[in-house]
Amino acid sequence: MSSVNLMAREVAAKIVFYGPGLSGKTTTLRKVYETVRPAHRGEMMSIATEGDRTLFFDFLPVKVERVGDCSVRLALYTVPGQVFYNATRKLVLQGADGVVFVADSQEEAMDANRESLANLEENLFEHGIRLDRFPLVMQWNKRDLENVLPVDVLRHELNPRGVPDFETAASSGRGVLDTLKTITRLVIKDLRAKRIVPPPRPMPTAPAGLEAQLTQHLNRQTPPPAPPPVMAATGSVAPMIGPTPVPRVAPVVAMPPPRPEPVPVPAAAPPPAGKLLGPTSALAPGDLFDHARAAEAAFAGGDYSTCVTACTDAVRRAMAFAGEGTLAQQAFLLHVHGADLLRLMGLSTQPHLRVDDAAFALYVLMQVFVRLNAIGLPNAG
Ligand SMILES: Nc1nc2c(ncn2[C@@H]2O[C@H](COP(=O)(O)OP(=O)(O)OP(=O)(O)O)[C@@H](O)[C@H]2O)c(=O)[nH]1
Ligand SMILES: [Mg+2]
Repeated sequence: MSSVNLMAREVAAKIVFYGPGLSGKTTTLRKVYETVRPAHRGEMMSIATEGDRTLFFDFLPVKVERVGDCSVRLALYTVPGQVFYNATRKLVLQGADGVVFVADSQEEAMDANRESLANLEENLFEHGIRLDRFPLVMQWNKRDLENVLPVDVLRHELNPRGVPDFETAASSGRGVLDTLKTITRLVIKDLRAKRIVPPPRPMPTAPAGLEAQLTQHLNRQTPPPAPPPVMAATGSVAPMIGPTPVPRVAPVVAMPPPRPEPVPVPAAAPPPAGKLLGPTSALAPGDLFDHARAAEAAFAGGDYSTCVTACTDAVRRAMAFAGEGTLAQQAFLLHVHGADLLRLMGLSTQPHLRVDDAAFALYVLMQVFVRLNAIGLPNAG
């Protein structure tokens, strides 16, 4: 799903945290959320959860100002690790530019680790990608526990290719940012090798190294803010706003300022002031900000039909930025995945929609926004 705006030298890349159930993928993403400066990330969205378990995916947009002479937007996703959610894993993996494999270092988790790694290889292969040539970093998680295997054993069993690996304790955050920096670097290197990202321009003043530049924008010192909002719990979906409902502003990642006269949206009222906004509106171009907000408000309010309708409408409008033509032609031009689009259009004709249908609709809308952002549409002015 990588895309590049050559004029702005801006890269958008998708990184997926993969691994067996309970290995610490969601905890890792939460720690990234807590550690990265608010100005450089949007809100984290968890869709949907049951206790600790991810049922669909977690999503966190992060903006790294510069890597070399490119600015980088990262879309970080986790998959559900439980074996029976493979269809969802395949969907989330689609368009990934790199993977962090989060292994549980405990001895009793080795079978699950092996199984999950084989499953990753199989699912990538179905997308036409070979794992042994794909940007990959191994995260040996839960190193704070006592019954963990030595790293040499984990390497021997799970990392014969010798990709970069890190010992982490996601619950405390140890090693998490080093892992993220390394996968980001590998992804950019891979996109350069594929000539998707142009080679660096000679710089008149020598920039700091990649690590220094990433560190500059990923603030380790900031005390962790309140835990990120988690959308959804068993059965019902409602944003869990912390005990003190402190009003928070809209996330700032990838969101141009709204135009003075936004398109009116009749489908759903915008959320009341102080309600959290999600990553879809964070990614929306100004003209479609209100549409994205309406879709998120409907989702948060449990009105899944309205959410799907708002997403479908916003997707049609967003695709129209590609120019006149059929939806299929616009999708082709924007590199939007046709199967996702067909499924979304199919949903809008169904009478009873569930939380995962609405989540899927938001997911498709986010993908379209990411494409528009990378291409630089709609043109400013
Ligand atoms: N001790 C310790 N516990 C951890 C660590 N990372 C995660 N956990 C705990 O492990 C449990 C599962 O973590 P999650 O992050 O929800 O796991 P997950 O990989 O997202 O699981 P699925 O969503 O089911 O795939 C939680 O209770 C976490 O607090 C770690 O580094 N050390
Ligand atoms: Mg999870």
